Amino acid sequence: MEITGVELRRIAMPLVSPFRTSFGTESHRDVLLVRVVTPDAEGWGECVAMAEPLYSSEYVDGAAEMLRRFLIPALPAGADPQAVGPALAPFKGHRMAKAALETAVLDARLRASGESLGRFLGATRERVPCGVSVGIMDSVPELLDAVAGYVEEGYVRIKLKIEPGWDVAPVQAVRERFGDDLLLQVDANAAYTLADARHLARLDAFGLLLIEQPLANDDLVQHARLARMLGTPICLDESIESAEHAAAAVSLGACSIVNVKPGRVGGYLEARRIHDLCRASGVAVWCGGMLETGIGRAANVALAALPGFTLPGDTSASRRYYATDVTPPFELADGHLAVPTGPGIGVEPIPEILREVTTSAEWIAR
Ligand code: SMG
Ligand code: MG
Repeated sequence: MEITGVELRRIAMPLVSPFRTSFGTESHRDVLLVRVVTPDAEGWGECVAMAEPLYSSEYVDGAAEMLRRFLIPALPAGADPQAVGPALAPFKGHRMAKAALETAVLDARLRASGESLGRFLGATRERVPCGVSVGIMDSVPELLDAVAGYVEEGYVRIKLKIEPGWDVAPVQAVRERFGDDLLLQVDANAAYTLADARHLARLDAFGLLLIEQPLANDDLVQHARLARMLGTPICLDESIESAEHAAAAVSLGACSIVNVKPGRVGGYLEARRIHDLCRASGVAVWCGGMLETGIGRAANVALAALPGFTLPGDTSASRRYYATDVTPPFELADGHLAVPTGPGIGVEPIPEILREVTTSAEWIAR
């Protein structure tokens, strides 16, 4: 199964409402889709890099340039997903770009053999429980309305984005309004320093599942010190870019939970390694999100069905993000999303919708 060529397609996807985090506000997603073509099947991958390098150092124009200039030319001729990572390894970093390409090769290979991604990865569930990530708002009443809407829709866990000045008060208000049974967690996207430890310890009063990435991505030692000062478990997101990072963080005591995002770690094979390692060490993992369209979401839901994913993920329904998704929409049923069962990632873009949202397409022959 030789790779004939790769298409890089950019699509513009307006979000249903702006999503504010400690590093910025997103009102639309500029998404790079990768389509790998072979004589037997095509495969899709979604690059999760954002328009600007604010979440991490990657950004979508940079990912496209990496793919066209270095990564696609370095692909092995045969569409062997296990060979992609080693072939791309000499190029440092750029894990989101690598992940998109590896996923597209993997999807093509699985479609050709008729196996679903969930089955290939080792999924043990047919549906996964879903949480939702709620952005920073202008006021607490506005936040309470947003959370009430999501609780009403059936989300089984709420994650609040926090930053200095928007932390204890919103968490306290949500806890008081929705009660102690609501599964609640927070995500700081690296907005604090160790000097904020005593302030962050005030969150211990609210029975949070976890605090995600309170400190900078390269502050592993500081996270380990913070973990000893907080009752709330620390979960790492931005800090974990590989299975090696996860092993180091766990052995240092920098976190007791890991947010697994395949894009951030270079793909689904590395994401599965992190799952396996954490499971063997008794560390819970859950599947994060990067405002994916149905293409990326389908693959994330398959991953979230592995047995070590014991906490609800940021794998929300399509309508939480997009009025019209590029695939048939993922819909919440009783707080869960169904794991796709078709070959590969199990979904495909709807051609007319894809055409409407496409801003550019580029074919790179092999
Ligand atoms: O896909 O529901 C989603 C977004 C979940 O909060 C989310 N993602 O740090 O975990 C995180 C953020 C990163 C993206 S923010 C634009
Ligand atoms: Mg996060």
